[in-house]
Amino acid sequence: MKLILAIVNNDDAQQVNYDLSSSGFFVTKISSTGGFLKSGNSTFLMGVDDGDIEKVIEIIKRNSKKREQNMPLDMANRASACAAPTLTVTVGGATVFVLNVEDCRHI
Ligand code: 2BA
Repeated sequence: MKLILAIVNNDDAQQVNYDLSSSGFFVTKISSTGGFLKSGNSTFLMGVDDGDIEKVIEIIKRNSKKREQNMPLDMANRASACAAPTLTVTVGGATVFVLNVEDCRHI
């Protein structure tokens, strides 16, 4: 078994959640915040049998879009952010970590 930890854009999270759940996977969704943009995203935790890893990644991939997002270059001076020059970053699709699981018990 593996633990999949997937960071997904909030705009994609509902569809990712729906597709994973309706495909029979157990999912925990945590509200999280990106350290760079400081905006909300969603982190999915899933205990998955080894043989299902690619299926789960495929579901996340097909629902996770790339987006351009602007951020003020001077993040320390947010009060003047409107007038400040901006940096455009490409966010997503999704960032997926696959971790080995030593043990998993429903008790
Ligand atoms: P954020 O940290 O808010 O990052 C949003 C986007 O900003 C990133 O998109 C990337 O394009 C850019 N970015 C992040 N850190 C940067 C840096 N130090 N310098 C320049 N550009 C930077 P994604 O790579 O698609 O990441 C989306 C979100 O996924 C991240 O939000 C973060 O919450 C998470 N994430 C991505 N890689 C991660 C990692 N290695 N470890 C933990 N979380 C990660």
